[in-house]
Amino acid sequence: MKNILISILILATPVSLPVIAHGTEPHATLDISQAWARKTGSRTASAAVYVDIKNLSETMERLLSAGSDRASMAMIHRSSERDGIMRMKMQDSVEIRPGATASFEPGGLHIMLTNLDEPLKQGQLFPLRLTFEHAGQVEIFVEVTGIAGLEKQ
Ligand SMILES: [Cu+2]
Repeated sequence: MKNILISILILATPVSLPVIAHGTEPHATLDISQAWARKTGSRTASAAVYVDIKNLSETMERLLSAGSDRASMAMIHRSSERDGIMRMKMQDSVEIRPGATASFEPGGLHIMLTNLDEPLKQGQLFPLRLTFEHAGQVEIFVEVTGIAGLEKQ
């Protein structure tokens, strides 16, 4: 009886190992959270998307581009104020150092959607594709908020 029990345990061991390995999620090199955009008025054709992107990997990551089915174009912009005037400058890419978080937020980095198909309505969730140098293409969902924006948790 004892011998049978031992051989069952030995047989069971190799089966359980791959299950443990699958639980480690080897592809999670980014933590993307707090993706939001303000609702837009009926005459507004563009919108800014804000998001936090944390690089969980040990190598430099770069956001290269963005795209959405809701807009004909999505560009990476950075706002800055000079001489009391707000300007927006297109960015070729955004570098995210290992362990660092790139915060896209009002007054700074944002993803500019132009030629929206329809106004963004509060409470909607819409998909946005982000393309990274290492992680490749990642699809996220953007929450449409009221005019006040998202209260950070
Ligand atoms: Cu912009």
